[in-house]
Amino acid sequence: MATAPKFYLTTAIHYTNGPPHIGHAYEMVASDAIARFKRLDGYDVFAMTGTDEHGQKVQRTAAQNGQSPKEFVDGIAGRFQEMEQRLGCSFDRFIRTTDADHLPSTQELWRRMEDNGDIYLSKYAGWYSIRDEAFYADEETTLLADGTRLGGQGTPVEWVEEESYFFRLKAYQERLLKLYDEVPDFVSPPTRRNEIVSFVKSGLEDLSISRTTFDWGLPVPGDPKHVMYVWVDALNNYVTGTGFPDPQNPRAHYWPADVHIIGKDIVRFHTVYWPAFLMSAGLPLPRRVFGHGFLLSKGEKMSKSLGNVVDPFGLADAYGVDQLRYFFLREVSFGQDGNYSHEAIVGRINADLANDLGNLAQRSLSMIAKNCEGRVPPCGVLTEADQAMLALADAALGKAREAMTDFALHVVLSEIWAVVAEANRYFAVNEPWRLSKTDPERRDTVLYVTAEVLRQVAILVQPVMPSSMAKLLDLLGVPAEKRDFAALGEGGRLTSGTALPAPSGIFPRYVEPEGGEAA
Ligand code: ME8
Repeated sequence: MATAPKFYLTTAIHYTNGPPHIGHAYEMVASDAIARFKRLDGYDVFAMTGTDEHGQKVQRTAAQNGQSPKEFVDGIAGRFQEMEQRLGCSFDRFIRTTDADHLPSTQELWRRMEDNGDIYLSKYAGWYSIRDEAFYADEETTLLADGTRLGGQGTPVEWVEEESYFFRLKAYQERLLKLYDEVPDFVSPPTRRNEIVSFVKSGLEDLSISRTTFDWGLPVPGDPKHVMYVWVDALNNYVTGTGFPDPQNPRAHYWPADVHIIGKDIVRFHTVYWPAFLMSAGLPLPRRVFGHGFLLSKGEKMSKSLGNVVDPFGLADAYGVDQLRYFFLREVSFGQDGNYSHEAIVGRINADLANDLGNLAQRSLSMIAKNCEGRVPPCGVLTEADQAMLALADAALGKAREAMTDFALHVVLSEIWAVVAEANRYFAVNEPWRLSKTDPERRDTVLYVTAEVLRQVAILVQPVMPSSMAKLLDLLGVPAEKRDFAALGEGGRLTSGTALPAPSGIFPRYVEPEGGEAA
């Protein structure tokens, strides 16, 4: 048997200076859906998420909370792990940058960059944003009338002057430009690529990669009064996850990553610094970096100061986990910004889930229970319309795969919902409820075709709504070993006569609770 192709996907690792918010939930869910899609499509998948626990920002927040950094991050990392569970995610590892294997791995990366002549000791004097954990050149900052100075992303910067190790980033400018040229989708989607190409063309400076004025970080090998710049530490989590530097590690074959899924604000770190570090250390580069958009609350960026941070646990409780996952991935074009609002999510739940898919399943399965002794009905002679309906369902996998080459989850869902819409039309036009007296054989065929379309829809939607689709597949009598993409199409058709459980609803309508909005 041929070995399955591997697929290594990572999310960004989340800062542990505060509890998880809806943006983190969005990234996790999208990444989980991609990982599930690839697993169902036969890939040997390794998917990783985790937490970024070192650095000045975390150290300061811990101190403000009167806790040691480790105590503080243990609490927050636990909350991220709970969120991963709560949102039905299926990551293979939750990595923490305080995990024991991360220190030797990152020190080895450092040593290799040093051995390659790319690290030197000097002095840093410049602007630093603790919120972004990023250095800014003078011209990237703006001075406000009240005397505050802001960095490129609009966060306050402080003047830092200290001894620091530097990485010879400037020396990598041409190699990076060559990379973007030779692998045009290395930075995806294309708008992000254009920003990065012009940033690198405008000229790179060497990068300060160690700090001495605080100690919550990984010590620099041979000079422990320095801790590594938190981005060197954080980016290397992706390599640590594959057991680096041990080539015998059972996960070693997963490197390089097939995709890093990250938000648009940290594309520069992943597509400029990270490939330069890897080139320097002589390690293969990730295949692709995908910068998704931001989830905004009614058009505004969520932030603690605006007081509009939406709690993902509250959303999952109010709407249901699968409903939330569907909303994130259907409503927002993956790669662009999207809006969250109560009205929008209720609209999706009631229209797409309760009406389009839920009702069709409920109506057809109830008719089967009532008229076909609760068994998958026999399939008689297929008319042209039946064949066209089945052909449309059979073609959905190809369209979904095509959309997934660009991780266009919203397109995957809209292609599948086009099949659902057609199945609703087919059901309405063929009126199986009228055929019981006149032509029960034809009724059974219409119900068979409808159930078979539902089977394929349910298999394809599993990456996005795993638990509801498991329930639908149970109702359709589909055995566990016939739920992956290999079972799609003609080869996996429902078997007439299979006994089915009593039907029950999958997607209840959302009804406003007494007293108004739920979340
Ligand atoms: O940046 N909508 O961590 P982080 C969508 N530790 N995505 C959002 C978002 C929003 N409103 N807000 C944040 C870090 N994100 C670093 C990463 S990786 C080696 C180190 C995304 O907790 C953000 O873009 O600030 C990032 O991809 C992820 O959430 C974690 O953000």
